[in-house]
Amino acid sequence: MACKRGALIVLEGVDRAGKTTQCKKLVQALEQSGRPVEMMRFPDRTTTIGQLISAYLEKKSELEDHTVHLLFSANRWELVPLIKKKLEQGITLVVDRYAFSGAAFTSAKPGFCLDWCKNPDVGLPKPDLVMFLQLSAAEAALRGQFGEERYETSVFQRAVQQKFEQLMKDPSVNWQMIDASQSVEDVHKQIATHSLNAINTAQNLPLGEL
Ligand code: DGP
Ligand code: NA
Ligand code: NA
Repeated sequence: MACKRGALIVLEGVDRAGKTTQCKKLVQALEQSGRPVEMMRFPDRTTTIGQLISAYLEKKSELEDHTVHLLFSANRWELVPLIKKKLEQGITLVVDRYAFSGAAFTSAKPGFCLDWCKNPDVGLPKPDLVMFLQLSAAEAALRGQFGEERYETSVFQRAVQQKFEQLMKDPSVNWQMIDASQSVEDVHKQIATHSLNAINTAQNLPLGEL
């Protein structure tokens, strides 16, 4: 009998909600329980496309807004063969940002509609679970200064948050809201519970498409 597929689990949220910390904790917990699991993150800055994106985020280069949107999407598409292979091998993938960040960040720029922004990612593997780490702008501010990268301003992050709220209305995606103002351990417990459910459910379902 073929092995059961892994689950595609995504963490989304505005900057400083704790996504990266929680992805790492989830991977550790699943490993300790003996489940095959790996972490991925987008943008993946290690590929040729990822290096263009990284230079743009670090403000070392300028790219036209539509162009950079398509590069972020291409960066996800170039990893699709690997994503599918890992899932088929029974490996659960915990992913730090995905297509939802793509749509939310670009549509927060003037002159972009959400539908145009979602289009390049249509057909990507659909996550079995997307957890959104909710953090108000006020709570985010308490976590310290923003960094120096592009997009790291409170005005832009508020616009991104609003776009995420629109995306979360899509009932075809398994969204789960997580209150990221709780302690790291409490957030982790909720994330682990949702993830175990998703892993069990995904075993018996084909991988979907966005
Ligand atoms: P991170 O490495 O998670 O801090 O992400 C880098 C920055 O890039 C962060 O501000 C969010 C933004 N970002 C992530 N994915 C996309 C995307 O697909 N499109 C756009 N425009 N921005 C993105
Ligand atoms: Na960042
Ligand atoms: Na992060």
